Amino acid sequence: MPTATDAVNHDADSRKDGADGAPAEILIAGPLLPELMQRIEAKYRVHRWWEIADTAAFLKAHGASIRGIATSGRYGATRTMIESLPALEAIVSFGVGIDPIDMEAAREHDVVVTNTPGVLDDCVADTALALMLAVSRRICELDRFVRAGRWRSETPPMGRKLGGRRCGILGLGNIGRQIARRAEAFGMDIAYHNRTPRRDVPAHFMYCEDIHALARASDVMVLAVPGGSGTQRVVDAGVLDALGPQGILVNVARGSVVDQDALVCALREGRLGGAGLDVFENEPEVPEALCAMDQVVLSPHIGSSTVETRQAMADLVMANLDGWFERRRPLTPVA
Ligand code: NAP
Ligand code: 8YV
Repeated sequence: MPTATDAVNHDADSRKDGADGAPAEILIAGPLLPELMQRIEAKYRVHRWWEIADTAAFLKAHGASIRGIATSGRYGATRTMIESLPALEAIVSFGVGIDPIDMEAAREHDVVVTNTPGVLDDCVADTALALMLAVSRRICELDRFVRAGRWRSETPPMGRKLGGRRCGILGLGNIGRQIARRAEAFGMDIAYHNRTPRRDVPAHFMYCEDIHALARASDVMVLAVPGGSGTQRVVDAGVLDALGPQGILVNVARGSVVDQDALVCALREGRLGGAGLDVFENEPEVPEALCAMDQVVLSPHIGSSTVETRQAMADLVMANLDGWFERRRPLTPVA
């Protein structure tokens, strides 16, 4: 276990050396997959940011020699952190969403940023469909119904069929397209909104000019856009009203995309039919009001969380780290 300011010791043969022959020093921004941290520690000199008690003293002692940050969509990398590390060359992120990484600061300081696109699309899309089905068919509510012994004396409430309804996707990118494939397999029609209509999707996909039009056209609206300032609370009370009392909102994007208070209000007042939520405004905090609602299904930001996908993400993080420090060629840099 590393001490507050000590780097982890390693086998010198396996280190990725800098110009002075020393292994590159990497700051891990927060606890990542244990197996991934072990792999990074086996090759680089590692500091664990969250275990450092006196960060000012740490930065004074080590700030000038840290060349990489390993982080995730949860911990990101702030301008302050980037600017505290004058030797910083690369930020490698575990996950695809880069909203908590200050990209402007990274660009200004010539720091390359990598993420893990592509390898998690299937699992996040599966999660979206799981939430969609769970809400529409009332799976969690009915699970509670059976466990409470209510089946003996009551008629189970009916769900609603997905087939024949329209799935509106906000953000038809890598993940959004996999959601569309799956929704079509369930007999749903597809509508979407991106800032730019896609030319490489089937002609029968309906393009909507804005989010309100998408919500009006959708029975189930799935959010798969990046977080950040461009999408901050774009799903507001007006959008939820356009989705309507039979409508279902599924969010596998970021909590910041939705006005969470407006969502609670719309659900409470029956202006929105239901919601399947994998992400929240202030994770891991989830409003009590949402937890108490039968028409809501909640998951703890597990969109990509399968053994297989997390392994693929870890492999890509290592490939990016080694790609940069061995060849100055990261595999999946953010454009
Ligand atoms: P992607 O391939 O870049 O797709 C994003 C799509 O969103 C693009 O089609 C883009 O099209 C559209 N878009 C971007 N800004 C928009 C805006 N302001 N309004 C409307 N559309 C906009 O990204 P991805 O790999 O599919 O990932 C999407 C997001 O999913 C990530 O950024 C992350 O936040 C989230 N995610 C969540 C989990 C989870 O565990 N729940 C896991 C992975 C990813 P245009 O550029 O044409 O607008
Ligand atoms: C990860 C994610 O769980 O890729 C993303 O953007 O949100 C998820 O795959 C997250 O990055 C890890 O904290």
